[in-house]
Amino acid sequence: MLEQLCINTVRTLSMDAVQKANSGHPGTPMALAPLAFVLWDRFLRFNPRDPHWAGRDRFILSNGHASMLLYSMLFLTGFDLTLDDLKNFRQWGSKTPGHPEYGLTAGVETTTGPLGQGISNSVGMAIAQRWFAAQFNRDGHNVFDYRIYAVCGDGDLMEGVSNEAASVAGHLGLSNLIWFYDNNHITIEGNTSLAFSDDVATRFQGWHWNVLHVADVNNLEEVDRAIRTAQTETERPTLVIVNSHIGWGSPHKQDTAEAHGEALGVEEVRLTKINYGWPPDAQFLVPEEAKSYMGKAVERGAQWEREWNEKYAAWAKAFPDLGKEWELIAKRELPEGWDKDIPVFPADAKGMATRESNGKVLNAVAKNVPWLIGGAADLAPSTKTLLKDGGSFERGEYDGRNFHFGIREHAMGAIVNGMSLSGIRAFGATFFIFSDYMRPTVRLAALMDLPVIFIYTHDSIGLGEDGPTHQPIEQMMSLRAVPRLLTFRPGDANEVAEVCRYIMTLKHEPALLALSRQAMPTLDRTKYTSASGTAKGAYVLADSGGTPEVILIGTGSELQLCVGAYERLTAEGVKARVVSMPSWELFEKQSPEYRAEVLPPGVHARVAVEAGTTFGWSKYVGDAGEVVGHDDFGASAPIKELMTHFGFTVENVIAKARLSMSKAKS
Ligand SMILES: Cc1ncc(C[n+]2csc(CCOP(=O)(O)OP(=O)(O)O)c2C)c(N)n1
Repeated sequence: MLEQLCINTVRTLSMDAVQKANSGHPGTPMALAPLAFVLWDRFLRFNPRDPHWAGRDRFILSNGHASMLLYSMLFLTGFDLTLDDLKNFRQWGSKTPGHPEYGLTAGVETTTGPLGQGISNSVGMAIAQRWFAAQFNRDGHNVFDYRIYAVCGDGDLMEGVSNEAASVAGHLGLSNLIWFYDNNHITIEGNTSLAFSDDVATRFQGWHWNVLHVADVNNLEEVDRAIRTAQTETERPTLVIVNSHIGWGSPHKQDTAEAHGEALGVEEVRLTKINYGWPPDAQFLVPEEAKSYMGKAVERGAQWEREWNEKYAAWAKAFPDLGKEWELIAKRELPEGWDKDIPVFPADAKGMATRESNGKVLNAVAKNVPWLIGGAADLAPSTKTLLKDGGSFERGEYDGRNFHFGIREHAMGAIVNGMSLSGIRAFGATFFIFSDYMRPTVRLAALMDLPVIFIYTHDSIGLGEDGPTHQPIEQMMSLRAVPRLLTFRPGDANEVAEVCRYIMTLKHEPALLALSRQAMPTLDRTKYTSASGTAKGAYVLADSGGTPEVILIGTGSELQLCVGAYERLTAEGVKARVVSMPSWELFEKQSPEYRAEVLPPGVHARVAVEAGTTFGWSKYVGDAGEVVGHDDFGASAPIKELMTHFGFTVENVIAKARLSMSKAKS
């Protein structure tokens, strides 16, 4: 009876909040309240007063539209969420936004809403737990032993990303991962039979998952049994297929798509409450018995954390070095001397590709930062991201540092986000063109303020023969448009080193590296200015003195064209300046004075050179400016021909410089 009271409290709070906001999704919280209750009441280990407790189990609501389910549970179990917060559901400034947002609401483990992402993040979290356990649990000290639970719906399981992620989880045998699939046969347009006839169980069995069934979510003992069984599994992740009825108890809306995405309506809410045996006109009613029973989570959580802290203390005493490492991880800090092996690259006219220099720098840093780990989507030999002597993270060998994500870019993005949410300094790598395959995850990393490193190589038409399907054009500029994301297109090996030195210290922003396939000169820094200006996003690389007549702005592999043009122009007596601009966003963070120093507002003759779309460059070159870029798709040919054909030559940069100088004059 008490349990039913708690469950109906979750249901009615969800209905009332959606009704008050007149916006939101009531049906799924009403249906899944029993599942959430049993899981949180009997199994989930968490401490509402310390939501970041490292030993906690993770709970992810991947069907984020059902957010009121999570908010009701957080409120009732004593997290930092009040009844007023629930009443402010979906309102400006509230802690209860439409979809759960990481960092905004205590107890929300990841931002969900774009379907498929949450459960895919959960795979990254399960990987992180396994990795921590392999690294840190020693000699019977079992400090890192938590589980990851995720709830998902039809939408999550239809999305491609979750298929990729589930395939990874099954392959790796992540038995610490338990997904609950809300099998309610309803999505927005109506019955799932309109668009979805997969045999989900067979699909997951094919991915080497353990598959369990709950015939009726309202049968609490059946739910309990399924979770107990899932917990005994040691080889495979578990999918629990849970049959439920969306809008359960609503006389006119149960099992209909209307229960999915709109308030039930005042009268229907009343009728449903009558069905639950609830006072029909009471709103946001929290019976004392329910609140006090569910509120016991606070004492339970505190006790768990106390016990865990004892385990932790004994472990940290036995392994002080590991203990220190963990503390750094938890604070997102770096070990002393972490950057001491970052190389300085000698000047070299032939130089090297930035993917190459990045591989060297990454390895130099990884040597001193053991939790800098990641991998590629089957392109490590090309992206040069293999960590030497790092071993592979494989089923049963969970201490490896190189991840083989397979050809699953989208899941790779979601997984590295999940790893980052767990404290790992994670990177994922592929060709730049395939950033399109993982774009939602880059966006979510930025939205969640996660310091993930996205490494993209083969960053322009300069990749050559692979042709237009592989040649990025609009990717760089479109990713510059993602708020909070820091993008970098370094112009030589020493800029790569400086980019790494900078991004490793980030705690809250993802960084994206666009790196070349082809070699580019390593600039002579005794002749040109130091690469340390990279950390300001843009800096004056070369200047002939006095007020420049023209400014040449270059990024990445085209910086060398600016340098070449500068040498010729200055030899002819033109006062020129080269600005290297590896990161727009970092430059924008500098003071107005610094920006005006680098790009004096009075100098209108400007040329930007970047092998990508010209779209957007007018911001820096202005009306009299010119852009050497490319606004159509590329072509399959050797790089030299491509670059000449598309105008990426010193001669063309000089011609554009002259044109801009004359435009600026008139
Ligand atoms: C990637 C993505 N596509 C579309 C949507 C819009 N959307 C939100 S809920 C939903 C239907 C989800 O159905 P289901 O998972 O069965 O949820 P239920 O109706 O059972 O709550 C859709 C299409 C979304 N949130 N994310």
